[in-house]
Amino acid sequence: MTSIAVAFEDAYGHAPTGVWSAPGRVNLIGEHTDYNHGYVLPFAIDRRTWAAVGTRDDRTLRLRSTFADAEVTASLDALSPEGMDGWSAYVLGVAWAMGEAGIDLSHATGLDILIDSEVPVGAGLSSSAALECAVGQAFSDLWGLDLDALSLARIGRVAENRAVGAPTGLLDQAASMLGREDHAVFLDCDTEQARPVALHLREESLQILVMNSHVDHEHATGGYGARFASCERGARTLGVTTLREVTPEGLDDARAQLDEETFRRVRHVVTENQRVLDTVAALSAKGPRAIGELMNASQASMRDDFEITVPEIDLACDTAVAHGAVGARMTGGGFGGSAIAVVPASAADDIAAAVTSALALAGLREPTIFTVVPSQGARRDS
Ligand code: GAF
Repeated sequence: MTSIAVAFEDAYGHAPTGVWSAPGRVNLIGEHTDYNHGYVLPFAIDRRTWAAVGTRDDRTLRLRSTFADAEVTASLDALSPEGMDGWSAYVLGVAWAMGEAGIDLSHATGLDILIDSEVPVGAGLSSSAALECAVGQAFSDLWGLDLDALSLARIGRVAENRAVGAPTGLLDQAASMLGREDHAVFLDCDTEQARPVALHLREESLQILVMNSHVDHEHATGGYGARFASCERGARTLGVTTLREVTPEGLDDARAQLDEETFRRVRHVVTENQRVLDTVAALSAKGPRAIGELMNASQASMRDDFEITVPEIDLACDTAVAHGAVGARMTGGGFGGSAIAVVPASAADDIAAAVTSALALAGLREPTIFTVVPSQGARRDS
């Protein structure tokens, strides 16, 4: 029996019906493009969240986790986003969002749920999507709903938007549901069509370093929402439904119609969409060593135009590139969290050491640096 199944039995006094898991994600490129109906290229990482779940014969959801003491209970007949908070909002939000999507849960049984996770919280690696997708897959299987991966990703997003209150896009949940070993997920957030893109990291002796700045970010408040609002304002002023409709060639016209700050926000989204397309093309034509300049340009755009990076992230990226990384950029929503660097495997330790000492010399917070491997999305483990 897996250790979470043992912990479940200790907690609830009976064995779980099964164990499900879903991964966190790293976004290779395409930041703040998802809610603008643009393109993203994330991959699922080898750090997962597990849900051990057992059925009950009533309509109660009982939730426990290995990281919080309190038990949370809720009735399937009285789920409402208003009453949800803390980590359990992601779980209850998924059940509620299934009902919102028109799925008939009148025959769904209650569940005992135990959550465990190795996705660091607040690191910009989508611990929240990992949780939503792990329980979403479990609910779908146990309630006989047979929902496909993209439908579960959409449900996770609705949970995040409405139960948690963060105006996020589909990026994180799509990566957590659709991830494949050695592949990134290319998602068109307008058509919601997705396809795997081979990364060929191992063949090229490359690794991906995550550099966690330990500067906390929070998507339900603050800067993320402000950037979302800037993009909406930009689109409204330009007379388009979404910024997806603005092309790089259209930026000169846009500049004439927008205030200076909104223009820079729009320019980030428009150029970032193009960089995602160029990255997908470069990966297939030339392989991962060809994407460094695109990653570095993305980092500069997030720093200067979208203004969502912090000094720890900027210095980590610059140092990694100066010491031989193919490319480096912040990943995720920003205002802290993590950066990634594509590095030659033989230089990974030296680059990590150089980043750590550069940040120490600058008097900045000590990062945690580790490698991640593109991995499989949500699944039933046992
Ligand atoms: C966060 C959000 F959850 C995503 O939807 C996406 O907008 C990302 O920030 C920025 O690209 O991870």
